[in-house]
Amino acid sequence: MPFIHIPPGWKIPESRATPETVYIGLRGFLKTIGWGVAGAMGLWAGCGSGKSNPDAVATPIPATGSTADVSTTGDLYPARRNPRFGRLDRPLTSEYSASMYNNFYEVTTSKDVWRYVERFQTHSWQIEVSGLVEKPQVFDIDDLIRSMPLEERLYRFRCVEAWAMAVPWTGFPFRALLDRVQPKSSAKYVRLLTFFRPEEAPGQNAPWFPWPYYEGLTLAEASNELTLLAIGIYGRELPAQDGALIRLVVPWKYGYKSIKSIVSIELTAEKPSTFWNDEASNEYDFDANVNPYVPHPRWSQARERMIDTGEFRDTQLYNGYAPYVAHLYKT
Ligand SMILES: Nc1nc2c(c(=O)[nH]1)N[C@H]1C(S)=C(S)[C@@H](COP(=O)(O)O)O[C@H]1N2
Ligand SMILES: [Mo]
Repeated sequence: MPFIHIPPGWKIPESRATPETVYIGLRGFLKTIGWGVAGAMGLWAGCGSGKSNPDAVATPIPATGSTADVSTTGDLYPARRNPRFGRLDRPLTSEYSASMYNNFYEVTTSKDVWRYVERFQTHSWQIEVSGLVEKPQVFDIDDLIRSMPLEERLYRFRCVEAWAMAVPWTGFPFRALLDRVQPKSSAKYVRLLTFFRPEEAPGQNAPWFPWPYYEGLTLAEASNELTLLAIGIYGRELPAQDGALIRLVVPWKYGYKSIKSIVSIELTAEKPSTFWNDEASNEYDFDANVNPYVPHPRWSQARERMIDTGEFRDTQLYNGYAPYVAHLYKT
């Protein structure tokens, strides 16, 4: 069968990127399967008012792809919530929605990533840190996690497609990892790479993408106190569709920066290229920050839609994190 180039879903406006066939929404789903079944499956979370309680972190969800077969870090949860990031201006997104509506092109270009992750292997995960550092190392992920200062933080998250969520991540500051490897003074950037295993991630068989996914930050961005390496969400290990075993979270930038399932981090002197910038350089800039006043070439960024409630909110400059990051971009 010939390959048909289907335009990547998240390069088109949200209204067209999420047809009902891809994501019928929680309410549609409940209508389809019925409330009784939903109750039996433990799907009540977030259904009642459509809002979730910020303090009710661990809520039941259906099996949506997992790392559970090899969980060796379950004892680390829940991690202590960092009080500096313990409140948001909006309710947390339901765990159900956050695990059913994802972008993970290695798996699929549609939002129902959770359906296609069963072959994704997350055991024996390693992460290599190399390049311009005094102590290049290959870390076994369990050892790394156990030696890092784990904490929980509530962050807003904003995709360039104009959908948004608010979630509790578990992880550690990127700069704690940098301290371990000691960047040389010549290091100016960080390049991050996702795994490449097409037999486990069906989307990686699409030859028109330059796999594996790669992203980059300036060293100043990577060292910012907000920048997290996340290993968990909603008080448990990351499900596959959210980027197990370890992913980046850069809450003041569009979601494409927050690269999932990282296997390699390299410190460089030159600005690294990035997956989406190489695909469409006028749309997904290396330096772009969440900004309501800079429209995407094909749609406005002035507002965002919460994925669980459908509520629209005004987009905030730097996604509301200006006090932490605005100084990085002073010219
Ligand atoms: N490796 C990899 N990382 C990725 C992506 C991807 O396709 N592959 N998508 C990015 C985009 S566009 C977004 S919005 C976020 C989505 O994270 P979530 O699915 O956990 O909400 O992951 C980012 N990280
Ligand atoms: Mo995104």
